[in-house]
Amino acid sequence: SGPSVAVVGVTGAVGQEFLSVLSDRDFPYRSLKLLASKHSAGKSISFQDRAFTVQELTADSFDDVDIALFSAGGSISKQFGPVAADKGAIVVDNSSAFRMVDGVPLVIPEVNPEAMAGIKIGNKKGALIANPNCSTIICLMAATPLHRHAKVTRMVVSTYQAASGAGAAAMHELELQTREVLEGKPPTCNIFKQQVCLFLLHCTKCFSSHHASCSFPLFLACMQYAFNLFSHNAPVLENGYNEEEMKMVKETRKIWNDMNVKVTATCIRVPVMRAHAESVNLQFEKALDEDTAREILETAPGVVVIDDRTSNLFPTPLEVSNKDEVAVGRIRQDVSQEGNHGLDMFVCGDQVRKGAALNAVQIAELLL
Ligand code: 11C
Repeated sequence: SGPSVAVVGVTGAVGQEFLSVLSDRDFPYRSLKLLASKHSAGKSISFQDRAFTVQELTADSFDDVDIALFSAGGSISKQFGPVAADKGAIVVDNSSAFRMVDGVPLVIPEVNPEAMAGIKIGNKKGALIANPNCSTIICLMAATPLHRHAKVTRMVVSTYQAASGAGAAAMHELELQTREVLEGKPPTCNIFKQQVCLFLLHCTKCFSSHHASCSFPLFLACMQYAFNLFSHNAPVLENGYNEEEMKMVKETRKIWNDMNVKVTATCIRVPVMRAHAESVNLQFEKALDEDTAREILETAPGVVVIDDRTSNLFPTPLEVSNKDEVAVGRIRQDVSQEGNHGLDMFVCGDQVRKGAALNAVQIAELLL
């Protein structure tokens, strides 16, 4: 018994994690359909001691599907999400395709479950529900309990994001490059490349690939990932922020239903495999001292506090990898703000799990 479930993008890093989380949480289902591109169709996947054959995703995939967990990229979601919803499925979409669409709930179950009120399995009409960006989820898991207590007026975030956010191929490339660099070989670069102007090679005064007077062609240069870090690979926008940073700004406002909260972010990719770390600075309307903040976070659902100043023991990406909880530490009063109106903290969370698959499955659980 239970709903009929489809997993879209099952061969990807998040798709595979959907299966682990469904199994770990004993998610009830009466049938399970594993969907992917034509390229992966026919593959056999073993799940809960049964062999499932991956089926090609088509417009006909969603007949008799109650819940469809999507993680196959934004364009697939745009193409097939509405098709699935029209056929009566409740789509929980991990891409950014529908996050900012009015009427599509953007949900972190511990934060704003009320946003999906009224959406039910068995209604003839399906629905779209969006899973927020992983950096937003991990940040708001820790910031929201404090926001509820003292109201955040401004948040400044700096991220240290893992390879998994760029998919299974990026994780593979990090591993491969690390080995290659240690062996003195040139690193293989298939995922992270940067447009560089040929002029840069000839003129040391030209630091910009978009030098105004430059007529030299651009070429794609390798962005070494192993033993390095770089600005997040999302496209850079007119305002100088990259898309990942603006997602944190816009999604926070929607999730908190507060269009006035001020958010700024700097997102960086670091050579870590699967958990994001974030430095979060908060400014509050009401005073909030660090001891009260620590107590609030100690009882917050889905959060663990690791904050041992004596041993210099704080959250690390490795510590939270493959775990459900988001870890928070370095909780301290911001000395630059008057009257206990500011706090700093450091947050780590598994990008594939709470940042994606777990959050989506928790949304599905709210539908049961
Ligand atoms: C990253 N957050 O870590 C990204 C990946 O909007 O869902 C996912 C982008 C998104 O690179």
